[in-house]
Amino acid sequence: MEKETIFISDLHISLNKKEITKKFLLFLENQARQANAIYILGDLFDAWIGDDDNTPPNKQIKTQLKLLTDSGVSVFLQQGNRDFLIGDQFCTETGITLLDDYAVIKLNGVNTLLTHGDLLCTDDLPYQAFREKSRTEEWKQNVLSKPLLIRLLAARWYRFRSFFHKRKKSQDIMDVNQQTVIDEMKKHDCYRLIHGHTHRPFIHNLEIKGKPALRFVLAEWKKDSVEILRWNAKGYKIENI
Ligand SMILES: [Mn+2]
Repeated sequence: MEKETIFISDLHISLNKKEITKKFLLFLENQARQANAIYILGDLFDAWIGDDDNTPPNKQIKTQLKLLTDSGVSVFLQQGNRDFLIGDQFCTETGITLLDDYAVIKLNGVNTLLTHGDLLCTDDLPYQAFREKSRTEEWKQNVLSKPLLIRLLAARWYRFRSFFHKRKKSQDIMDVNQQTVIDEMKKHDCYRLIHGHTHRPFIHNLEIKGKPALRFVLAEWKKDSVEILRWNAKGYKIENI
């Protein structure tokens, strides 16, 4: 069979988005099984408050991911800004491999840079400051040491607040900074970048060191539209499933 790699991101799975959960479980049982590797580029979950949270639909997702990896499909995951607390226990339970915030893979022999995308949004200074603080061991341990119920309530409150917070921000600072994109691609010596996060699916042409380059922005999953990026020896295809 032909070798295939699939890229997805920004599913934002949560208890109240049952259709997305259903679509993801179907994806794991169907398209994912035909692939060699699946890359989930962050925000698989709308909120992840610790690997000990087995409230629905987490347990079911973990079980299906484990069945997939047990069947021989490699699954790689980058943390997003919503699920950066995914840790070692989740990886053990699912058989997935966690990748760094920036990861370079060979795709059809071409160096390809993968990232969730929030690190590229450098115009959003308050967010970047929060990001830096929340990635320290001290911050994470402080959160993870709270009882699960407290974390569940806090996550609910945080989501409620961020809904209003986001509406006030201009559309521009929520997008990537073009110079940051170029700098990171240069730094990692890549002419192809795949990321999610911004929910602005598109394939951008750009120039890195005088050579043509591509930036693929993955789509968020919606209940009426799910796009996956499939890659095989012939090239790529964006498919609505
Ligand atoms: Mn995101």
